Amino acid sequence: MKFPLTRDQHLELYYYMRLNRSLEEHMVRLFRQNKIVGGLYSSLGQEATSVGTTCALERRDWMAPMIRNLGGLLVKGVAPRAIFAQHMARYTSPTLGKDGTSHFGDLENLHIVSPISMLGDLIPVMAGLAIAGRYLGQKIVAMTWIGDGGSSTGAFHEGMNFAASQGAPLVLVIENNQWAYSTPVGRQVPVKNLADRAKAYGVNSYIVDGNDVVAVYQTAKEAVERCRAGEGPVVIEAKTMRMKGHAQHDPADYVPKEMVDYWQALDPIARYEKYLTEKKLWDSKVKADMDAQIERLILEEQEAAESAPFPPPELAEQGVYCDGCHEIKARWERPIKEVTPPGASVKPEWKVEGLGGMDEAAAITRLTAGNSSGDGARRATVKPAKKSRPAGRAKVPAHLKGRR
Ligand SMILES: Cc1ncc(C[n+]2csc(CCOP(=O)(O)OP(=O)(O)O)c2C)c(N)n1
Ligand SMILES: [Mg+2]
Repeated sequence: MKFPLTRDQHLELYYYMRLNRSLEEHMVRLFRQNKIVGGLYSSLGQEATSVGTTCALERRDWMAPMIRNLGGLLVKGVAPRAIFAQHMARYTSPTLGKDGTSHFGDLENLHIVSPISMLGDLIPVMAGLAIAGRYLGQKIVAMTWIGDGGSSTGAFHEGMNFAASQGAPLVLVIENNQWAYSTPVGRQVPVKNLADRAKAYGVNSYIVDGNDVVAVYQTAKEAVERCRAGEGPVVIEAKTMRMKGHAQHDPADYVPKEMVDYWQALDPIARYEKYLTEKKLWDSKVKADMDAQIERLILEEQEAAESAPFPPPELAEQGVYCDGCHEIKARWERPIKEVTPPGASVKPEWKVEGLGGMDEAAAITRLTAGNSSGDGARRATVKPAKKSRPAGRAKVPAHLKGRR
């Protein structure tokens, strides 16, 4: 194991996966009692992906979850009562009862960017956040998730290209859960491994068994460390399975039974329980105590959320537009001089690498033959133009001069 886990860390992985599952089981019951007002999505079977990836982040790092990442929110420090209250639109929830599902974050303390419904759009946002962190000298890593379906959006590809060309410390986890609504992945993506999409952008990538929490953690930890070391973005494809329908309304009867059976046998929690037992990291008493502790906590948290009030009606018209309620100010963690040009590692002048043609190698040999430094033809120094043309006016080529 490249990043050895202590016994406590092993148990922590179990704790969060079980907490994730238990929380969702309770929310399904609340949904059926009509107490959940928004959409309720399930991460059943995907707990190892969500928990294992987020456990690789440090406190200072940032995450932007998607609908199947409640486990990640718990790991980052969101209290179950906040998640219950959010889904029941209570006044005590992070959005004060204005949203009935998972659109909330915590920019101040937990470093969570709120998810948005437009699939893929968090990728350029988190690439920008990662670059901003570097600019401010914060040494942070940003992580976000996308589904197999969402990996076909334009925003995914724009975001990847942007992150790659800027060397952004961004970990993008593709949760390949085999389905996007009722479309199987094979009918909307012409490659077997979604991680291959990273190659088009020169981005490092991994494929991991998304139902093996230790493997997921190890992979994510390596990706996070590589990002922090300045190697640029990393893509992780976690192969897993959406064990329920898209949301509560969907019985998913289009999923072949043998597929469900196959993945049921790979259930991430059952597998991990077996692993902990075989490695003698716990015994039945430790497991029973942990399960009981989780159940108690979940019941208390649910009770706290259920007994909270709904928001007052007048709140509906408040907080729609920012009226000076919060100040947006960058937090510099190193002296500004050190992280901005000319002191920064990113120089305001750069070299053009290569010539770009099909016969580049031969051309370089030809051009450098008479050049004593051997460097002049291969690398041209590009400096910002001394005097720029007025915006909107293209430079007129010599042979066209006088014709316009
Ligand atoms: C840009 C965009 N297109 C379509 C949708 C509608 N939509 C919401 S979820 C979903 C399926 C997503 O599938 P996938 O990305 O595989 O994630 P999963 O639900 O399997 O976790 C679609 C099409 C959307 N929210 N955003
Ligand atoms: Mg999917």
